Amino acid sequence: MLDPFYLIVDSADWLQRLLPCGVKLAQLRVKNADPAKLKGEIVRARDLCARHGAQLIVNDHWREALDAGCDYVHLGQEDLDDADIAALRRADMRIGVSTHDHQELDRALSLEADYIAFGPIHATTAKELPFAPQGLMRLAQWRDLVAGLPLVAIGGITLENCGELFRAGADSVAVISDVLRAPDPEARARAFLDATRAFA
Ligand code: 3NM
Repeated sequence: MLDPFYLIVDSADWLQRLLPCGVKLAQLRVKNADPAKLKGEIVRARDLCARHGAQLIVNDHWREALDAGCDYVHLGQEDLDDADIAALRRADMRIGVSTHDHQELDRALSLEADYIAFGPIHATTAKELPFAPQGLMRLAQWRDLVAGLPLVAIGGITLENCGELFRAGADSVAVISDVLRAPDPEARARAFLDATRAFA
């Protein structure tokens, strides 16, 4: 089962800062880095997470994650188009998949994803998406549709609104801005850990 607090960062530097707060589930989401820098970030993230007993999930870059010996990737629907799922499975790589509508969910379920992410729950500025905020009713509907698979809620999640997401059926809440753009990101991460512990 996934930890209820799922932090998403864009650099290993953020992991170095926030893993000591007790974060146990972290996604490295690096966009537009050159290959050498990307490889370095993944290796550093892998080692930092190992040292802190945290699960690292590498966004998008499944080849580099395989090369680095990582064991979990997160794939968007576009990533699924060119991902070699069989090769990932042979390497015992676990796979989380983003979903926004029924078609995407069917695809994720047919791939036997290890978790399903659903969003954006609320409006977000961290990613441009052709989907309106989904809201709590649809999150609850996703809960039923994914049955026993872990369900990750994402998009516009804050410390203040995360409780209702668990009550609607989320197993884990994935957060970028409410932590990384907070005046004191360490304090915010700790507050999330405190607030979400009850939902583990
Ligand atoms: N994926 P914040 S929403 C990366 O709905 C991402 O698939 C989403 O950032 C999806 O916590 C999102 O700042 C951004 O809203 C989440």
